[in-house]
Amino acid sequence: MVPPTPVTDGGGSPGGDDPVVAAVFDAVAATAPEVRAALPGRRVESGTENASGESVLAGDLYADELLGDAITAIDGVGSFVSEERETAVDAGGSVGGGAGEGADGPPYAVAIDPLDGSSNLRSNNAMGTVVGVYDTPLPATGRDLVAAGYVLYGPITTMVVADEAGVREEVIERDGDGGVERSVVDDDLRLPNDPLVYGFGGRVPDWPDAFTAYAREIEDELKLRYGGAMVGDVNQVLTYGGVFAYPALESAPEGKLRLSFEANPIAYIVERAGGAATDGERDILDVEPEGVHDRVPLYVGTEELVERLKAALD
Ligand code: AHM
Ligand code: MG
Repeated sequence: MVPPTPVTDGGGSPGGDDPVVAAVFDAVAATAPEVRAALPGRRVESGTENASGESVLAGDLYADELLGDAITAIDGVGSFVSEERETAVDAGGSVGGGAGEGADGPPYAVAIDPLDGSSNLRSNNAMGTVVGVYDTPLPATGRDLVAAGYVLYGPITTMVVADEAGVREEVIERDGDGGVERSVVDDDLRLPNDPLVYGFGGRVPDWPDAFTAYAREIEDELKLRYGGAMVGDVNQVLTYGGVFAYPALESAPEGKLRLSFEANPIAYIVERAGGAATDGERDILDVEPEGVHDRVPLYVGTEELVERLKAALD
């Protein structure tokens, strides 16, 4: 495995003054070009299934190993949990950094979806990596997040990170010395006021009637942008305003997306950017998980559109 390259030009790190959070996103930024470079030869199935019963691609496994190695090596990370791993990895975490507890606080738990939307690997469409930094071991609610972010492998590799201070977007590129250069392109990312796009997952006949009725209204108002990778679809909502959903389905009332690795980090980011996120009843961040691989319906975006959705499902 290729070791992660060092970040040579950070332009400041997300995570405010928290060194553990900053180190996590340094590691994520440093590994992003390695993940991207490794994808061409890893578009095939690995022959295994993950804890959610989905077939795992070679790219999923590679990203999981690379990120797992980099994140568990960080002082202050106590456990590492991945969509691709059945159980949490004990990362030691000798130096703490729990919210408000200073350097002697409890170690953090980092949860990742190493390659979100990896079914797009075959068709060469956008994918991402999702990261949540919790200040307590999982399972935990999204209220225990201290920071969250994602990498988007689009035509450009970008990283969006949210913490108490707000949301920022960086472009990540290899520099000439084999390191990684990070350029902040927006240090206060906010959802636009006038929504433009929507993207809803699942098959229409599988949607509950109340959601179908809501979707019909939205179709008349916004432009459809659905790419099959939550990170890419949510990034469009953050850029243009709008709403993304992977709804409860008739055949799967809990929907498809995982609370700890996907819904919570995305909800945290979108709420910090001025939007809202719900499972249809509650704020996503208040959903109490039973296990780390729990699924949850996710409706996220511009506040007014999410409020209308909640009213429609009521
Ligand atoms: P993954 O993390 O295993 O790739 O699955 C999650 C992805 C999301 O990125 C996306 O929103 C959804 O699955 C797409 O599902 P579908 O193929 O049903 O549209
Ligand atoms: Mg995913």
